[in-house]
Order: sequence, then C-alpha cells, then structure tokens
Amino acid sequence: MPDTATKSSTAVAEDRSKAPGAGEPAAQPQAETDGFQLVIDALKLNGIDTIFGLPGIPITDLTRRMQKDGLRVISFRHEQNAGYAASIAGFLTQKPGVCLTVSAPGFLNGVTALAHATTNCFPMILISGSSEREIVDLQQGDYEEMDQLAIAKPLAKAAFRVLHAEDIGVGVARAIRAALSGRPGGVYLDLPAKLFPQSMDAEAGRKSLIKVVDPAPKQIPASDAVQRAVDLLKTAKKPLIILGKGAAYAQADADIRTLVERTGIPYLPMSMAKGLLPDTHEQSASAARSYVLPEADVVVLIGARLNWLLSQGKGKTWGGATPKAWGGQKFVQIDISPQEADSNVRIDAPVVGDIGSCVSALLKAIGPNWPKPLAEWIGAITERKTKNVAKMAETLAKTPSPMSFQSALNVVRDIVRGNPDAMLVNEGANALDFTRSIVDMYKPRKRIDVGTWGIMGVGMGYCVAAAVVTGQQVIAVEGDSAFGFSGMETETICRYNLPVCIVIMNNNGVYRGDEKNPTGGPDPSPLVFVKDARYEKLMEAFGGVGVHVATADALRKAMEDAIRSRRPTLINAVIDEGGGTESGRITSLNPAAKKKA
Ligand code: ADP
Ligand code: TZD
Ligand code: MG
Repeated sequence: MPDTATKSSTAVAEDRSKAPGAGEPAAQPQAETDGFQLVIDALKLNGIDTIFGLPGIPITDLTRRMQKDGLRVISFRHEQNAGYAASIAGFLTQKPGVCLTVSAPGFLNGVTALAHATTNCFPMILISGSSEREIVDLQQGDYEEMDQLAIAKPLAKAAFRVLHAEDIGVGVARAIRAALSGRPGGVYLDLPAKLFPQSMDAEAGRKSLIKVVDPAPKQIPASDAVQRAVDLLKTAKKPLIILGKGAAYAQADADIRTLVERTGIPYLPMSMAKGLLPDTHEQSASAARSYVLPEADVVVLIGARLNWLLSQGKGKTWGGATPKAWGGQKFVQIDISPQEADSNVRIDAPVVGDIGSCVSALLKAIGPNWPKPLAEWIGAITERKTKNVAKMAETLAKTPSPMSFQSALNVVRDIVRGNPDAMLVNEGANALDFTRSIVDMYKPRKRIDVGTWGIMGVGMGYCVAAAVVTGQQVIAVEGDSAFGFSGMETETICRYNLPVCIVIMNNNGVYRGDEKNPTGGPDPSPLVFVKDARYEKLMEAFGGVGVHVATADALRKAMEDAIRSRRPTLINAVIDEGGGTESGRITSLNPAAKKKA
C-alpha cells in the first residue's frame, strides 16, 4: 500500500503544476505533498477506509480530498452522532473508527463520543482541526479558540497533537496503536489548521508514513494463571460463565462457543454479547438470571466488568445479605486489562490476556473430557427458565389496544428471528429493557445499544455505522425520548439511502407519557412530550418511508415492507402511555427522599 502514498502525493504536485499562473513546468519539477495529503495517505496506508464527520474550517478541504482519494466520507448533521458512529464502527471491525470534526464547538460535540468510546473500550480516533497554537496559547481570541488537547486528555485513552507535516505519519500511527492495543479506547488527534497546507518533498513524505505492524498484539496469558483458573473451576458445584461485550469485540466466537459447550457451564450474555451463542441455546441462563447470580459459586467473567451492570459483583443481586455485602462467589476474570481485577470484589483467578488467547489456553488446560456440571444445578436452572419462558409467552401472546411494549416487541422478535443477520440498534429505558429481554439474538455482534453509560443518543449514529460497515439491514428499536437525541440523522440515513428501519416505541415521553404537572399549571410535566407526535413525517420529509401503526399486525407488515424494500423507514408505533416504569429496570438507582418517621 505504500504505492498509494506515492501516487496520490505525486498527483497533488501535478495538479499544482497545472494550476493557472503556475507557468511553464520547471525543468525538473520537485514532486511535493502537503499536510492534507499526508493525513489521507497515512489513514489509507493503515487500512482506514471510512470517515464519519462534519466539514467546516479548517477541515473542509480535507473531507473533499478524502472523498476524491477514495475514502468513504459519511457526513452527519451533528458531530456527536458521527462520533458515536465511529465508536461503534470500531467495536464492529476491530479497526479504529475515525470521526473528523472542526475546532472548538465541533470538537466538543465529538468529545462525548470520544469519552463514550473510552468508557466502553471501543477503538476510536477523534480527529479535530484546531486553531493557531500561538493565538490559542496566549488566549488572544482566535476563531474557535480552545485548548482542545488539554480538554481531550482526561476523556481519552491517549491524546496527541501534530505540528509538522513530517510528523503526521508518527501521529497517525501512535493514534492507531493507542486505540487498538491492550484495552481499546478513544484517542484524540489534534491537527492545527496550519498543518494542512504545509508542503514537503513527496518522497520524504512517503517515507515518513508508518504502516502500523500488529497494532493489537496478542497477549498470551501466563500458564500458572490459566492453571489457577482451571483449579478453581474444578471446585465449582454451581459454575456460571458471564460473557461481556469484550468477548463480542474479541471475535473469538468459535473458541468461546467450544468453551461453553465443552464444559456444559450455563452462561449469561451481557446485552451486547447476546448472540455470541444464539439466545435460544440450551445453556443460556438469561431467563433465570435472578436465580443464577446469587446461587452460582464460581463465576467466569469473559470480557465483562463487575460494574453497575452487574451490581458490582455484590449485594442482593449476588445473594449478599446487605446492599454492599459479598455473596460468597469466587471469580475467574478473563480481561486484557491487568488493572481490572479486584475493582469491586476479590478476583481469585485473574487471567490477563486477549480473550482469544485466554480462551484457547483454557480450552487446552481443561482438555477434552471436562465433567459436566451437576445435574441438580442444571435442572434447577432449567426449571426456572421453563417457568419464566412460559410466563413471558403468555404476555407476548396478548394483543392489547393500544399496544403494550410486549405486544409490539413480540413482532420485532419474530422479524429478528426471520432476519438473523440484521443489526439491532436499541436505546431508551423501557424500550431498551423490554427489547433486551424479549428479542433473541442469533449471531455475534448484531446487537448494539446504550452500553456502559446507558447513554441516550447513540441511536442514529449507530444505525448509520452499522449499515455502512456491515452492509446489512439495520433495525432500530428506539424510545421516543431516545430517538429525539439524534433524530435529525434520519436525513443522513436517507441521503446515503441506508437500509435502516427505525421503530419508535412511542409512549409520549420519558418512561411514560401520562405524567401531570403537579401544580396544575399550563406547562407539561418535564417527562412528557407532545401527545401522538408524528415522528414518521420526519422520515417522509427526506424522502424515506414513514408509517404510523397502532396494531401489532400493522407493525409486522410495515417492518416486513421495510426489510423487503431496504428503504429508509421510520415506523411510529403507538404504545400505551401508561405501560412503562420509571427508569425501566433500574428503578433502584433513583435517589428517593428519606421518608419522615
Ligand atoms: P459488558 O458491559 O458487556 O459487561 P464491559 O464493557 O464492562 O462489558 O467489559 C468489557 C471488558 O472487556 C473490559 O474490561 C475490557 O478490558 C475487556 N476487553 C476488551 N477487549 C478485549 C480483548 N480483546 N481481550 C480481552 N479483554 C478485552
Ligand atoms: N441523557 C443522556 C445522554 N442519557 C441518559 N441516559 C439520560 C439523559 C436519562 N435517560 C435515561 O436514562 S432513559 C431516558 C433518559 C432521558 C429516556 C427514556 O425514555 P424513552 O424510553 O422514551 O427513550 P421509554 O420506553 O419511554 O422508557
Ligand atoms: Mg418513551
């Protein structure tokens, strides 16, 4: 690929020599390149083919020249959405997703996504143009003045600035390595306006570029750590495996499946690990979650942190006597970060390394004849599962009017079953929690959602990225509030004609739509929106298909049409406005005033 650099750099020099006023070509024209070109060449050299961004000073020409040079430039309506798109592209592809923004406000709009990428361990690079260093540092009031590097540092895994064209190769290489190696994360790359027009000798420029060799090197776990884990597992009477989105990211799908199936250990997938094994797998304990967590004695965490999503590994969820008490479980934790172990409870057997290497080492160590867990453990889980699945089936079979979350999601569940390759984007509160538990996933990395922060606003950025990087049909299940954070990107979805079918679970508000202003005054409650808002017209405004549905049958037909046509579609599904609960499943996190005695 170094050829690309030579060719395009030379092309620039030729363009210049043809420019009006350039006069006769010099006797021996010196081929030159510039900062714009070197940034493009450095990215291309490292296999980066798509940029998510929003143009303006000082990167307008960069976006044009990127497109001219064959990069796919996906232009958004707000940088935050471009940033979320880049972050999830990183998760899906194991290549850093790149987001490109202008300075100060554009940069800040992108920074939320940068922090989100770091928090979720997604590889991403935020590249922002910045103003003149001399003016910024003396705070003399430049156009969009801001010390962006300083602001990005605490929110990114790493942050770099390039001042000279000859350092672009190093800057891009460092950004790629930082994003991908070890625990992946968000990296900021600051490119001042003055860098882009700097010219230098094309050959020297080409030589300054770096094709990063082995950016995410394997990290083989120590054999004694693996043995310790196996020894602990041998003592287990009620073992459990928890798969997290790190396991999904690692793309070690076959080995993970073998480990689960060969040991016979029941497993729980975290939300973005759903589908790593099909949710219908007989060893899935999802439908008995509240039974297996407190009952398990040895838990193997694979790419999942014991953060709030797992109640910090202690308390009532885990059978602890009080909200902070340890439930008595022993943990094996497979993670690339050596600092993750003991973050909340004692980890008896940390296995540090990349998940592919760790799981394959475990497989070797357990050998082909690992005894299956006790029938009592499996039987007890099956019993709970059967009961809960039957209860759920009863709820799903109902067809209330207006639709409930469950009756609408029963349709989505069928559609996803019939289209297992489709990507599922999901955000909201009730719209998220019900979807996670009702809609089964069948293949790895198909479900992408609010992630570690439970963040609203990832929806449309994720839809765009999922469609662009996978080429698959995308189905988005969106709370009406959640959708509002990125709804303008429906224009982007139409502009690029992406096969995205958005289903809005419209209950007229945040959590529910029936709250009243306690004063009886004219302002609505802070939690509700315009009643019966016609979100589907937003899609129609940009040439997509909008459908308003009030019944499960109409929803089914609209989703089938969307998938058949692959046209951008927004289905506004009317849901009972009283059907949700505050904060969905995480009501316990709402601070409540202490009741007076
Ligand atoms: P979830 O939210 O699904 O529980 P988390 O985001 O909390 O998952 O945890 C993901 C974990 O996976 C992080 O601790 C991260 O260090 C780890 N991880 C990410 N990629 C890899 C990898 N390739 N190998 C090993 N661990 C990884
Ligand atoms: N802002 C951001 C960026 N993230 C958040 N998580 C919130 C605000 C708070 N929040 C939630 O945690 S869920 C939610 C908000 C505003 C919206 C819930 O309403 P919805 O879903 O319409 O999306 P349901 O189905 O009505 O519960
Ligand atoms: Mg809602």
